[in-house]
Amino acid sequence: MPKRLTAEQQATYAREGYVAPIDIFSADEIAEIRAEIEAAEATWPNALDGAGRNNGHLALPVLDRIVHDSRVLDAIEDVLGGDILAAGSTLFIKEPQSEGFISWHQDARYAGMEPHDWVTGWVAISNVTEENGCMYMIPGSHHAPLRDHVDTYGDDNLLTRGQEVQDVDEAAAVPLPLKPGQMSLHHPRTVHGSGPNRSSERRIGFALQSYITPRVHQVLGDMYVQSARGSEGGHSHIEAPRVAEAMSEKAVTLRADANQKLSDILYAGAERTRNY
Ligand SMILES: O=C(O)CCC(=O)C(=O)O
Repeated sequence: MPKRLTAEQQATYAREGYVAPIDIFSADEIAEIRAEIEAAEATWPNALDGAGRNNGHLALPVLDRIVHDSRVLDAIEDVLGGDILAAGSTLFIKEPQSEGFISWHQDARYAGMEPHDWVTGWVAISNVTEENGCMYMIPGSHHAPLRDHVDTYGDDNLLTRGQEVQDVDEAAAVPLPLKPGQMSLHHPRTVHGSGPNRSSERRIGFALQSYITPRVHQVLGDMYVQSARGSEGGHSHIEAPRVAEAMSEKAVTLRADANQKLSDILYAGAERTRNY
């Protein structure tokens, strides 16, 4: 018996490599979450953009609560089973009328997490539409092996290297609009991307990237994880404590180290690096 997904949603994930929408937070809850995130942006400018978009859950309780929310973890358990490690997060914000986009890519190509026993959750903090840059998925693309990516370093490309899978059949792409508080899940090999924000509203997404099983190893470096559910301690990573106080010195230091390690992984073998 699944805990959060329906049996049909579980089958959709297995077949298509993604599933959405999954109801998680109520309208009131997500409005409070958004207010708290935007207050943090105002209090600590730059803490949540550039490289600061990564691993905010290690420094801000509001993001930690999302990563460890039992409803989120129930959905993850329905895909991965009951032993779950939280291995990172990224806040993807597209400002109104901005050009930033995410090229077609597969998360597993640069993440260094093997085998692909992992899943990414993506929580809509704002309304997320085709107009403001929702994600698009290529159904069934996770069934094939990893594809080659070209590192474009495009100016408006929000991915580290601007990495891009070429020759994607865009006619097959399926948009994933989400209401605030809803979540999508996608497989590490699913080809996906998103366009610019053509609206007058911010598009705020919180990518829970990713949840892994203890069987997953990091083959490109070292990474921090948090034991989120199930057996504790039985993994090959660095266990990170949960944050107690927003942007405490201890949390900021730990997060900076986690982000440096992440950067080392994402840019392993790259021709150059950028500030995110
Ligand atoms: O936020 C986006 O538009 C894309 C995020 C993404 O590629 C991911 O979460 O894997």
